[in-house]
Amino acid sequence: MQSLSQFLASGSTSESLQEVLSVTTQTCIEISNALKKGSLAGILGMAGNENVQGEEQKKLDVISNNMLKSALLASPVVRAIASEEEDDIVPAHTDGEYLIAFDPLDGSSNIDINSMVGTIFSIYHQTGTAPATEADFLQPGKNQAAAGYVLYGPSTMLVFTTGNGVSMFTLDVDKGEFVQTQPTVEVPKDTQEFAINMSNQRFWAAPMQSYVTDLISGKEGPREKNFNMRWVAAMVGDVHRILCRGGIFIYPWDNKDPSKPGKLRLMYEANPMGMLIEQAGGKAFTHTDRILDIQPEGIHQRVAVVLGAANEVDTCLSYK
Ligand code: FBP
Repeated sequence: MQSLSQFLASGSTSESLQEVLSVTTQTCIEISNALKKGSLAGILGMAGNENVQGEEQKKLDVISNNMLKSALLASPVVRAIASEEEDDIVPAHTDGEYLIAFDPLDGSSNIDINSMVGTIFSIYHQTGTAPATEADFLQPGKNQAAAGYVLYGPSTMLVFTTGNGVSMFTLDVDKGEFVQTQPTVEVPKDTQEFAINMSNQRFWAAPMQSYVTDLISGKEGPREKNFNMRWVAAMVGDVHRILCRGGIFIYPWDNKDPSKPGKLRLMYEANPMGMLIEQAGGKAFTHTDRILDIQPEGIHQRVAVVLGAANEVDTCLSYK
């Protein structure tokens, strides 16, 4: 089984992209080690501030953000970063080649219950002669040079793509390096497993209500088959399950705050997960558009998300 550095060196990945991926994943190994200490290191609980999304920050949101920020800003190939925990983009090296948008700790509501969380990253190749601006980041997800996540679960796993399929790596804690444990990943076209936060059902639009009602009506209903439900409350955990055994994940629009098109963020949640799912043969849409085609308007823009098994996504979107 090859290590991450051997895998990257053996393929067509440029040296500078290898550098960005190794700085990002090396820092995630440090985050994994910190997480394992938990309350022994006094890192659980609230940080006492709010981020630009108006969400209360957990201490580990801030700690993981600072670890990634300082490591990436120190790398000469990095042009700028954008993070869920940073109000604005942070320029790095004007002669750098890569822009990185990341969610330092996805699923942060799971931290204090010792459940699955993860780091999600999205990388664009972009050069310029002036310091980077937010406008440089506002490009469709289909332009991503690489995307992935590190899942902090029973084992720590790295899953990423550079546009040539998806690979999975497991952290060898003794060696402190990621080792490839699954060279290819394919999401089955059909599924009998869905993930959605059912407690929001009464706030969904009618088509989504009908779609989910038909799922839970099982084989006695119009879908003529039974569906199982799972909800990790961390997108990284739900998407990982889909990459492992299939399924559909939905975070739809709801009228709790009708002005918001969805809860999840385009740049560092929907785009990177959309690229992974498509590279594994699945589909990733809002209620109307292919996520990777969306022209972003802002780095913290929110979207509705319907992703996973290609035929099931089509079925979900066919409800009008
Ligand atoms: P953050 O934790 O990074 O803010 O991400 C949002 C998120 O936790 C997703 O990972 C997850 O899918 C969703 O929110 C869970 O939402 P809910 O609280 O409605 O279950």
